[in-house]
Amino acid sequence: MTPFELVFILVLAVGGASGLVFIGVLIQWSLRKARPSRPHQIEAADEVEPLPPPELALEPTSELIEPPAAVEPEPEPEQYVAPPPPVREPVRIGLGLRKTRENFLARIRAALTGSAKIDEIYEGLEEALIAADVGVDASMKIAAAVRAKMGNDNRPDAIRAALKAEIATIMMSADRAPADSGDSPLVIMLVGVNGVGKTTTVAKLAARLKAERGSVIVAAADTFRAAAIEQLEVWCDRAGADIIKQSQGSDPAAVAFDAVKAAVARKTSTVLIDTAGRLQTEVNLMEELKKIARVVARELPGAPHETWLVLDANTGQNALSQASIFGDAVPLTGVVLAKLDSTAKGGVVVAVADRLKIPVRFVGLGEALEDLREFDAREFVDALFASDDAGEQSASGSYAA
Ligand SMILES: Nc1nc2c(ncn2[C@@H]2O[C@H](COP(=O)(O)OP(=O)(O)OP(=O)(O)O)[C@@H](O)[C@H]2O)c(=O)[nH]1
Ligand SMILES: [Mg+2]
Repeated sequence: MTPFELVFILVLAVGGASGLVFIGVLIQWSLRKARPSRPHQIEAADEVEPLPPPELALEPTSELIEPPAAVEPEPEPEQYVAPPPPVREPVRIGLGLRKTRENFLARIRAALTGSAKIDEIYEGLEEALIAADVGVDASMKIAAAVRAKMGNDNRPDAIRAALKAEIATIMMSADRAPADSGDSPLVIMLVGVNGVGKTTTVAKLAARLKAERGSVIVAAADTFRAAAIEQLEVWCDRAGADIIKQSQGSDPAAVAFDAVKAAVARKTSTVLIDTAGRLQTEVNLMEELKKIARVVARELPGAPHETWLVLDANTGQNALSQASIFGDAVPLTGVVLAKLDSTAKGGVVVAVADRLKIPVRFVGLGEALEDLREFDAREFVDALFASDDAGEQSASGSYAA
């Protein structure tokens, strides 16, 4: 083979090889072109990644929002309906007036049977009434009225019946129809010295009035302590009521104002205003309460429709001085007697009715949400005398044991 031929063969081989390489490249290129979408999507996905996120971010968010929106409102209506409404029926058998009644009736019995002498009988009655915290004035008045009615009749049963009737008359005399707010929200403000049970009563009322009248807004107008607002939030949660609050130290009147405004806008049935309860001797508290009432009335004329003084039934006669101090600041339209379950001094209710001529609206019979009972003067008197009255059915399931 000549050198010329060798060169020719080499050129052919190189040309063939590069032709093969070229064909290979061509095949690869055409294969890539044949499935363009995947590489493109991958690249596009990488490049467009900043774009999808807004879309993706929107979708999951709306999903995240929607389910709660779809889920939350649903349980809520259930919460409106499902829990058994706070009851009018017996709160708790065995509580209520048991302690007061045992104390009171034992003394009445001793007075009526201890002596046949009229003077001694009525002295004993007075003492029994005073011991039950009916108050000296009211006790003397009641004993004198019974004595005037009975004259020389010293039969224990007759005197006892006359005593019961006299107490019932006093209790009824303070009775008054509750306020009617018409189409507007009924605004109830609760006042009282610290620790008497205002916040607990607001919660109990919220649960009860929600079941009876519909939606409730609670105004956390005790801005004195942060803990008070938190306490109320927990209660409102349990009671299924809305709460309007501001931070600690804010103006209580502004909170009450906001609550009433919201209630008018939302057509809420009831507004309950929880207030601070520092000592009643603090002038500022009284000024604060006046301001709340004033500001609320500006937003809704006629409000607060009810202002209830919460009294601790253990307080005894001090309740009367609390009532007169609070009554000087804001017109009181009712009393809630809390903690009646834990006292033998439930007779203070009689003193309140006699002296203040304002009705007892509710009594607190324990610390739970349902431990609130609408006060019924007749039922109360029946319960007070219950253990001696075999036929007093009405007392058995309520205030009585
Ligand atoms: N046994 C009993 N305890 C009650 C009743 N009502 C309230 N209490 C208790 O009394 C204590 C004080 O109740 P609160 O509702 O915080 O009283 P408050 O008037 O709001 O107190 P301040 O906000 O500090 O003025 C709590 O321990 C309640 O559980 C009741 O009817 N019976
Ligand atoms: Mg409170």
